[in-house]
Amino acid sequence: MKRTVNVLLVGAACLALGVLPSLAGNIVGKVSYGGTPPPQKSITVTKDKDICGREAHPDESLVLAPDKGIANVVVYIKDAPNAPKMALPAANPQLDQRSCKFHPHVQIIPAGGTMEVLNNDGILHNIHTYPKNNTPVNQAQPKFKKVMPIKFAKPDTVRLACDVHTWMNGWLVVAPHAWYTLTGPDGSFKMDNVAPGTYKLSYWQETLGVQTAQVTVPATGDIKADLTFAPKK
Ligand SMILES: [Cu+2]
Repeated sequence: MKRTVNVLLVGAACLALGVLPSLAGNIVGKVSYGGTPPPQKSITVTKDKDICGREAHPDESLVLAPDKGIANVVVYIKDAPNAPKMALPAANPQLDQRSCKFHPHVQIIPAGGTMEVLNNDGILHNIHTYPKNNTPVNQAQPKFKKVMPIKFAKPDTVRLACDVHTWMNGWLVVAPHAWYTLTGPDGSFKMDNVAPGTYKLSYWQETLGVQTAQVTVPATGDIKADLTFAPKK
């Protein structure tokens, strides 16, 4: 009884101060490839070889660690009406075009954010975006134009290409809220500050599609979620 009163008092105090007790857990885990991985592909450079390189580029559309962890997987909670907005970063996220590759190959920005497309190659590139919900951009970026900002107002998954160098490819995920994260080179990820509850955790990879797993986030601390892309049949 005494405990209940205390809880009520704390609750009342929080309401009086206009703050909610912050309860949030973290989802930590790793995304792995199930089954035998395909051989690593490479991309032949066909023009501007002085800048783009004479060697073949590694195909970044599926990058696996030696233990089959998958890089560049977007892990997110799709149905999250209570999720906070992803904060706009102090500096605009950048997409660098270097040696005729997009760096980074996949990135997440908040809806309403602006991505700065950089041209550090000193040659002509032509950024071409393939959005579903935002306005497409198809714009030449001559060598003297070092920075080209593109705003993404709405949540989206956007394929990025260059019309000058047809092998250049990348992806931008425009997140509607904060519960989005990206796997590192070893396939590991961490999603911080998720409100406690049971959710469908989605994970998306550009060649493997999207899969889901159920996860129950505790009020504090970490919950482990090791995710696997089942091999295609
Ligand atoms: Cu290009």
